[in-house]
Amino acid sequence: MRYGSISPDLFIQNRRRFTQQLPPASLAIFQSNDIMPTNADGTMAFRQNSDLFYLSGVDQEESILVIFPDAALPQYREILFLKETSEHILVWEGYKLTKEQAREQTGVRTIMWLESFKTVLPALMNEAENVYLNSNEHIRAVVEVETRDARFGKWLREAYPLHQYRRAAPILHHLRAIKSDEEIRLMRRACDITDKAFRRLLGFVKPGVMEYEIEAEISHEFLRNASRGPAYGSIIASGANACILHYVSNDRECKDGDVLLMDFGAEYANYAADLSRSIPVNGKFTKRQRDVYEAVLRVMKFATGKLIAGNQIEEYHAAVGSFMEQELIKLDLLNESDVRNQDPAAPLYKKYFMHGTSHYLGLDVHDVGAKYRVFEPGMVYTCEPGIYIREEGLGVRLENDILITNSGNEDLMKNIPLEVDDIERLMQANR
Ligand SMILES: [Mn+2]
Repeated sequence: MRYGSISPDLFIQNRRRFTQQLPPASLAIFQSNDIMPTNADGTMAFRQNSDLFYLSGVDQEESILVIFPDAALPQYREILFLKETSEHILVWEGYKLTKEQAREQTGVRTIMWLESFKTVLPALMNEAENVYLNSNEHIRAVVEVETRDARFGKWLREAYPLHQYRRAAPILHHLRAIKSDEEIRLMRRACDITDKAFRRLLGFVKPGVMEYEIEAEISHEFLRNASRGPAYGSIIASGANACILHYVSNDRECKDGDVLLMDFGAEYANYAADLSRSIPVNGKFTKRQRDVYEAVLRVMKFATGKLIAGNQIEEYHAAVGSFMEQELIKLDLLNESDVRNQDPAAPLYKKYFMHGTSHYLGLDVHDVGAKYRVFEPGMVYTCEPGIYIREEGLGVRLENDILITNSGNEDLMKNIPLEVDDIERLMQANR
């Protein structure tokens, strides 16, 4: 593993919290993700299933976690099945967890090789009434390939059609929305690595550089800081490209006079950071660019103030929308009387600010969690307003990651330069 060790207490507590949500005689089975193929014998980099990682800390393919709190045999209450390692496997594939390492890393006492799963399963199913299976129930997921969880679930329901099958996902969404101290520590690290990359860029961006060169600088800084790379495809969008919300081709030249919108974040120990900054390619904003930037910044500060326990996402978005309306009027983008007479179901500000302000952040960039749940301490939300003016070839988005606390919130990216004067000063100092 590239990242330092994580306290097994995190995973022990996560399993304990999961177990508390189960009715009697419940068996839960979690599968790791597949290694996804590309072409010929090529594969994509392995990415662990976030729920399996959350409950075990195992970052290895072909792993199965079983949670069965009421099992008659104590050694069957938690079992981790792992791909067998040996001297031969070590030589050909490299390091895989030994049983001792797995025990230490996960806090699970019973570690078995994957081979044993098919012989142990009948004994578990014999005692179980409810079987909890996992599935990707993210509100915006569009999944065309069959996951290992789905494949296993199909097979199991055919082999054991008379059990009660239940969804693990709502429980995981509920638990994962609230981050523990150890998770926050890992997320801070992801944010700090992202900070380093941004500061590096302030000395690198100038007229004539290609967007992909900037992308390369980001990946370089991430990798040398023990991140496995960007948590999602970096958006490096100069000039009018900034108005394409999911621009990832990153293949244009940054021109003198353009604003460059960048949305990127480091992965660390499977946790994500999610940052957006918009900087002048030549190191100095024009008056208009600065006015738009300051407007977005005011919206961001207003919105951050509302990311506090007790608020709720719909009301929050409505409040941010009204504040944004006023800023767009001041920028002469909207007309006051048009706004007064607008259809409340289709507010005019959406022409210039067409996405949501906040989403959950954690193991996944658009992390799981019930969308309409009232804000609580321990939740981490992004705060990312933007103004996109296609007719001016100008888009500005600013984004920080905010931890809701007992006494308000904490900006996990408070150290990352944000004010216009700081950005300009740091860009000039470095050229
Ligand atoms: Mn985001």
